[in-house]
Amino acid sequence: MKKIGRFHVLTDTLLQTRFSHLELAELAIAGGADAIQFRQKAGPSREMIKVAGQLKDLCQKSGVTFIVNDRLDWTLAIQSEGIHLGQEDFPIPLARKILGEKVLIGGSAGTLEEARKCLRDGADYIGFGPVFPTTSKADAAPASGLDLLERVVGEISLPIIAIGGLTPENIPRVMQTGVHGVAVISAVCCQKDPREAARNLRRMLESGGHV
Ligand code: TZP
Ligand code: MG
Repeated sequence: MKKIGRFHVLTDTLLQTRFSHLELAELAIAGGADAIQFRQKAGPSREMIKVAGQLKDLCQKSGVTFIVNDRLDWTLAIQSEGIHLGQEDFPIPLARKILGEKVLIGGSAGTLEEARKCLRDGADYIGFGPVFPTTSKADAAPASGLDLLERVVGEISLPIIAIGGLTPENIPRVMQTGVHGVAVISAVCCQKDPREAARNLRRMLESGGHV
């Protein structure tokens, strides 16, 4: 069964350098993350495949979904259960052909048209955003805002994971749009205590945003 998760944490070692990917994943999971995405844009493949394998083992042991961002080769190498593909990444239909039906494939969308395309292409879920302005992604598109997010949730029959500029302050409003879940980088990775930050966000999700 493909388990998408409702609280995705994207581990990041560029915005902060205190913790490794593995340490961040451990802290996020301890705080209640139910999906970890390994988003690493640079570095030697040999080393990164090793890290991806360690993350996969941790997630498997913890009953948490593991998703590799972008890299189909790393996904294949470690037999990851999931991959997340952006608009410019490996095409989803081709990834599906190579990886098969059992692998969870997420697609990025920032507009209704992109979300429709993800659906047509056979994605299992959509990461929609940035919903709010973010400085965590170099080439981030303009923020979609909550109204467009709500339209996408209403029209697209796939689980929608909101991403981009999410904070404890705005997550309650994001949850009210009917999204399946949320994905964050800085709201966990860049906080003084990532475990406590994750725990706080998890509580919010559990209560539908009312804490
Ligand atoms: N995709 C759309 S926005 C974004 C990604 C990877 C960055 C999210 O980071 P943050 O710190 O949660 O805004
Ligand atoms: Mg990408």
